[in-house]
Amino acid sequence: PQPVRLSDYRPPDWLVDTVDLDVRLHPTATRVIARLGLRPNPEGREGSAITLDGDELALKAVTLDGEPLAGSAYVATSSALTILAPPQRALVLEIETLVDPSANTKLMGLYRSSGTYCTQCEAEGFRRITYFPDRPDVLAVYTTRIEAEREEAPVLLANGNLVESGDVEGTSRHYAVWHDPWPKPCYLFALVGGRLDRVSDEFVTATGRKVDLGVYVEPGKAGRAGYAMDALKRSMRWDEEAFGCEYDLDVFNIVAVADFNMGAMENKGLNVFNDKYVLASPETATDADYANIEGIIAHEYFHNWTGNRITCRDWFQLCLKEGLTVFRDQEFSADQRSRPVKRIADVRLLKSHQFPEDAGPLAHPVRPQVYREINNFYTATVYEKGAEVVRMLKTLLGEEGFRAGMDLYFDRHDGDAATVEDFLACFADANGVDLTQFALWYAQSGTPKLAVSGQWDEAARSFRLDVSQTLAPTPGQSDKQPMVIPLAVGLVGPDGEDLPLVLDDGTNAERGVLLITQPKQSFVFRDVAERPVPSLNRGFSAPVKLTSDLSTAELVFLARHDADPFNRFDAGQTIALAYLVEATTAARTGRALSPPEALVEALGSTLEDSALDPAFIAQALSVPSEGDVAREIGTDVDPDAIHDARKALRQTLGEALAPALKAAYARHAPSGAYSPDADSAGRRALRNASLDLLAAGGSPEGIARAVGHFERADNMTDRFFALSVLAHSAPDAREAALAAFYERFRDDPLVVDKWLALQAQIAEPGTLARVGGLTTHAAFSWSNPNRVRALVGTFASINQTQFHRADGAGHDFVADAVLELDARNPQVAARLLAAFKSWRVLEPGRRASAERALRRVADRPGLSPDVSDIVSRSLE
Ligand code: DPP
Ligand code: ZN
Repeated sequence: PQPVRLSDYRPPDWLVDTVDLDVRLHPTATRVIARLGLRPNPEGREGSAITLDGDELALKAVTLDGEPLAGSAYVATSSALTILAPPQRALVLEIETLVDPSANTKLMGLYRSSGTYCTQCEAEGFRRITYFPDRPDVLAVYTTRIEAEREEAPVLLANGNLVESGDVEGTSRHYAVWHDPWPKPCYLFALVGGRLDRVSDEFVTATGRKVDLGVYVEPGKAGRAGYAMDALKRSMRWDEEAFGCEYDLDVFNIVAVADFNMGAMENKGLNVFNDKYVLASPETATDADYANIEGIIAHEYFHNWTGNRITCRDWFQLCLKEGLTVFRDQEFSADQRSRPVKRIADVRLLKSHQFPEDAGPLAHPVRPQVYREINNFYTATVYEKGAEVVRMLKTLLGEEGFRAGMDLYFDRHDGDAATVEDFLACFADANGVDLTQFALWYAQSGTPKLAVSGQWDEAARSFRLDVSQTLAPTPGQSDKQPMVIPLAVGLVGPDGEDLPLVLDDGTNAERGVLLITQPKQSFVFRDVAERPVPSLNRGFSAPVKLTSDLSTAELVFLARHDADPFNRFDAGQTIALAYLVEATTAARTGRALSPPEALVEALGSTLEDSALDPAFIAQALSVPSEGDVAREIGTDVDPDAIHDARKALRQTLGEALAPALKAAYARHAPSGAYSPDADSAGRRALRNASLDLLAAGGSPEGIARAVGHFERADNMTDRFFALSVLAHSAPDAREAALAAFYERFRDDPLVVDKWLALQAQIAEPGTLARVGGLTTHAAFSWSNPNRVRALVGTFASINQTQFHRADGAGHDFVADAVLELDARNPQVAARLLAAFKSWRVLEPGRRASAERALRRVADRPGLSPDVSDIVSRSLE
């Protein structure tokens, strides 16, 4: 496909005011009659044809204002329907098409999941239901009539409010008519038909309107939908309180389906979810699952305002709704749980997923300038870095300034298809500031590097910070401009208390934030009587890679005393990362290594600090991942050496901290029935982190503890955690535990996914054969995205030593899986292929094998645009 460029944007030539759909569901021949109320766009080109997008549609009939169109009056191809020389006035076009939902393995458009009819239209799936101007700046009011066999689909849902339903007389069929009064782009269209159970509740909005809430699940699973419903109600209340956003229809429905490409979809009034992010019970879901459900339910609900009421002008503006909505869901979860622990988790995710993207061949700006396949831009950069950019706005403008900008955005752009410029203008106007340079965060890709050094002048009683920023070239961007970086800092005195931040001109650093705008800057603080330790980028105020001249002793000091919990955590991680880099070199060269005394000291005091939240301590105990270490090393990476270094470090920590870990394990024993709340989850996290480190060396005592933990567990969090410990650290106990787990949960696909994912992570040469074998297991299916992601996706993205096997067999396996999947589901295939994104940092042998595998994919004729785009960018 031809590249699409932001600079080529033109308004649509024709607008659609109304869409009346009549959808007669049938497993292989669903008939769709679309009546479109069209009119020429005064801002479009005069006299133009009507061009509608289509994909895999069988066209049956076209009428214009009720008259059948002559064959010479239109051209229908596989990708478009063009009405030639239409009258240049308002008109009604009626199009009849046939689609085959059962043959739809791409899971875009109308498809079936376990017999349920459902739709997915973002980004460009509506064109697989009917011919339409499939672009987000065409907003219409939809009325949807759905008809189906009563037996097959007793539940019929679409966007908006239900206006009519009944039987089709003299037949076994019935129908429902839904009307959505809010104009929306077609990517937010949805319908569902199936045999589903419903959990019902209601919500009364701030102004007293009653909303019927429904969560629909596969029959028999209603008992697992309660947490999702509870999260929905909390989200609705929070959005009123935090942003003044009230719900705007009489009905809000969520449907959980088993086959879904994404996590969930924010269709107006009818969210469709991957069931993984709806279904939860203590026996089947972990604490992490509960937290994900809460966050994703909130995310999709929050789209009602940031995405739906205000949508995107074009797909280049995807971050306008996604980055902003991720920021909003992060804030919601922070308010519902522990704010520091949530921040730590979010930054860990950013660093593990977005930083490598930004450092490799798939790097792109938060707002891309060009794409060949938009589905490949639902990325960590658009989502997670996009959220960081919004967070920086808040840091720069303060709580009130940020809220004023958001209020203006809702006010000014309600009903619009907006742009990033529109969004930024609201913050600039509401605060009287210039955000021109800040806007570079949307345009320049790559992670800025910030180097900071400090100098205390005892005689002058002052402290100087020298800061320099650089941004390396990224694909398509060789020259970079300096960024605006809000750097939150503190100066920690010898007693652990923060010193006042008075700059040499007598002003205070506002809210502790230094504004970095130039390649090099210095800041001098006065009245600094004792040598302080600077705490830099507090709360991870900017998504940058920071290096400093802090000594290990100073980092240990921060790990003990920093008033900023994020930096307290980060100081420990920095010590661990530096040690792991050194240990990796030692492992490759056979050099001796001194023990990790500083880290033991820092973690020891964290473990013993009873004022700390257990969830925080658990995060501190979790050393950087193999991927983190690979990224830090950055070149000539040997995954085996990293694995060995990390394994040895974990064993050492387990031994050195054993008394404190055993005490933590005992102290956090469960005190009652399982509850998913943050405090209880935090206690379990610390107990399990202790169990893990104590077993890391494979000692009989550590393994016995894990076996007991596994056998006595009364909830999935503990059971699965103990199973992971056994799988990684106890080869002898592993198989029996895996078999017992499978027997117990074999009928529950979401739990079986955990079992598949765990086996895919084992860092041993036998894993590739195991994973290959599991692809033929009865529990596995290439057509279900969750199964594929659990087994093959986890192998490629987490298992660094086996995916990057020295003999290249791991690369070959994943390349074959991509090719196998591509014919069936290009989106899932492309996502899997993106696991190669850091291939260039590998040592020469592995780099060559990754390149061979990528070239083999590239050479396959007939690749989807999705896979073709990823593979060509990866090799560029
Ligand atoms: N459903 C995806 C999300 O909410 C895309 N909109 O992020
Ligand atoms: Zn979203």
